[in-house]
Amino acid sequence: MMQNWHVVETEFAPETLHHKETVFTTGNGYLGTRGAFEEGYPGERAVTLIHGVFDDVPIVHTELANAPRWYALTLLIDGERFRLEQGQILAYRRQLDLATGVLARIVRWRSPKGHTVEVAFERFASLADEHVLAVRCRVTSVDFSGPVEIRGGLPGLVDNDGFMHWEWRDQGILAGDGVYLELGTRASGIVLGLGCALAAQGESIVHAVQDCEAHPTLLVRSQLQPGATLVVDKLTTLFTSRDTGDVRTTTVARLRSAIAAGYAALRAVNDAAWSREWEVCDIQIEGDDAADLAVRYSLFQLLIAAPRRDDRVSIAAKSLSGYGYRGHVFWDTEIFMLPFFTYVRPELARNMLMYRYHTLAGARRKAAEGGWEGAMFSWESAATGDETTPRWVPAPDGSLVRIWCGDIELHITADVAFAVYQYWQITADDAFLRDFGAEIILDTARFWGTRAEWNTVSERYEINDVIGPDEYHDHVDNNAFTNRMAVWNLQTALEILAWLDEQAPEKAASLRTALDLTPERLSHWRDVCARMVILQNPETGLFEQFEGFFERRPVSLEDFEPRSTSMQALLGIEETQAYQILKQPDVLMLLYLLESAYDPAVIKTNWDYYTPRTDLTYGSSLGPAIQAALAARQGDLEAAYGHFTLAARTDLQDARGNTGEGIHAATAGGLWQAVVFGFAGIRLTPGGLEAHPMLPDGWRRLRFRLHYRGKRLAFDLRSAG
Ligand code: IFM
Repeated sequence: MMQNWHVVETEFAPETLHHKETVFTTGNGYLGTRGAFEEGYPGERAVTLIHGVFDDVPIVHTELANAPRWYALTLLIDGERFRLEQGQILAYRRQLDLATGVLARIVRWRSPKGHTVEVAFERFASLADEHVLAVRCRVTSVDFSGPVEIRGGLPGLVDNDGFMHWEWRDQGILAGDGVYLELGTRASGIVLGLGCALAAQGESIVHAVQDCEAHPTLLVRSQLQPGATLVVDKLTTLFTSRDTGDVRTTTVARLRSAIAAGYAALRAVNDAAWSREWEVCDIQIEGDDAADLAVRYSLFQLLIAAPRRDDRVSIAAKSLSGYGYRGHVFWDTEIFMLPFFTYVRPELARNMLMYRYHTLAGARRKAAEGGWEGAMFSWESAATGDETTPRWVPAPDGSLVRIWCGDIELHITADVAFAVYQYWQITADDAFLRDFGAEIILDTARFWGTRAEWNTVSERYEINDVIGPDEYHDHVDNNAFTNRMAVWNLQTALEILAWLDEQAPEKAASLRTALDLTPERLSHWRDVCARMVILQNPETGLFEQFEGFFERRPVSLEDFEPRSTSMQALLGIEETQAYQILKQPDVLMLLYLLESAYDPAVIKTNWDYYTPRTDLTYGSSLGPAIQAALAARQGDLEAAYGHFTLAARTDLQDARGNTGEGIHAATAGGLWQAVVFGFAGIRLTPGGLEAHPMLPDGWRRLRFRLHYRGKRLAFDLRSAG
């Protein structure tokens, strides 16, 4: 057995139900399904989310609509329902095989009547054909003779924590061996079709169908003797009106071909697809099993969330693994997750950048609503790119808290442009830059050009009333990250326009006209770059995070230890603003992104100042992996490994206590960066990529692959010790 390819649970603990549902999420880049049980469990969060299937909802604007439990199976053992909260669990093991994306469980269970059975499930959402989903169930009698019934259907009454998105549209029995169900979202009008069939092997099999309303169901009945096994395969196919103009015909046709192939063949092509994926994407860390597994697990979660055939969707902050943030896309994607895809699976990175291109219209509306020109990307984005950040959210005490990020957390606009540019640098995909990327970079620059405010007294440009990456402080002026990234965006736009003039003059001309890139505007951009307020002490190199940050009260975070909650939860939202406490790296994030523009001494000065002020354990989960990368690049291996470990524990150990809401996908991407940019020290130089490795103690060998400008590179780094 390959090392560190399995996430295993050996005991069923109801108190970790939601955490484990998230951890055992499976998927295929089209949909994600939490690891809820086939037979159901009280209080479960049985969630399947399909990319792009948004529907309206109060307060949070829009959310991904939970889809039916395609893996649902009901087992009746001599008339008693198999369920973990009843009877006795004699043995239990659940495991996610990262190599194939197959989630398996084996339970030895004694029913309340005293019948003992061994029940084994395995399921997967095929990576080879994203519309095919499969479950295999084996029931073996240990000590009883009698009837066993397995019911598998399409449970159409499904909600999002009580909110119903779906209306029933149609259902039916398919000639001979299947059932069909069709639902539609109430407001967005997306049609979802599901087809399902059961196939069985064993003694004296009887098939039956129940056409229950909104829950068409197939049944298999058999008689078991001690030692005998009934095997039932449930195959489901699923399409939406986002995929095809004829949902029913396409779904049924795909079901027919899945039935013809059968479970074993479907499994084989799925496994082969995963094997091709890992051939390119895997990272191997020898000498540190926990790190090896945590990194591979993170890559698995990113790979099952990444849209493969759809460039109008992108990965949400909690991927497709839970209700957290409702399927909305943040800067988490471009800054934390995309580097992995850009360097390893550039085709997928391109899809996600195209999502930003397709949502430029929403970004333009947002800019115009604020009175600015150009494209201003939404802090939280969904189907159209319009702002979907809730304005209010309930606090634990029931009061309402105003969320300002959708109004004033502006830096995402430059972050998207940054990811476009990084993708181009690494892939040399000139066609993408010419046809799509340039427009993103130029139109975001247009936004910054109008958003920058001229201060007639200081004779400097300012960007006031914002939130930087550190969300513990809002309504701040001249946040260093925002101002400096805005300048980067403007400078890069000028560079890209010059490149277009040279490489694609017709495109340059059409964009000049479409975006009104007059000589006056370009000269204004140059002026903004030259005279933007950047709060940095010229002697020490220390940045001030925003105007007046140094006047906020200093505090030692150590004085609050031990604690199990964030500093904001301890002090209160308003009180926290009075202190020099950061939710996540802000100045350090800037130095990480624009590292080549700064001297190592400047990075060290800022590291020493800001790290002790950052609430790394319970602030934002986005911080630790990036701090790990930055520390490793400075040669501080102890700090790097400490931060890396903190990040690696986030989901597998539920270190923050909120994994039940979904995977921290940015942390997953950050871990890849910590290993590749941090410990391997990958640098982009004029001569290409170079590794400057510094491996943590115990890491004997580190292997991974990258793409660089059409070449595939394999890195094999060994410790000298
Ligand atoms: O994008 C992040 C933000 O930086 C911190 N709060 C959570 C968001 C979603 O992960």
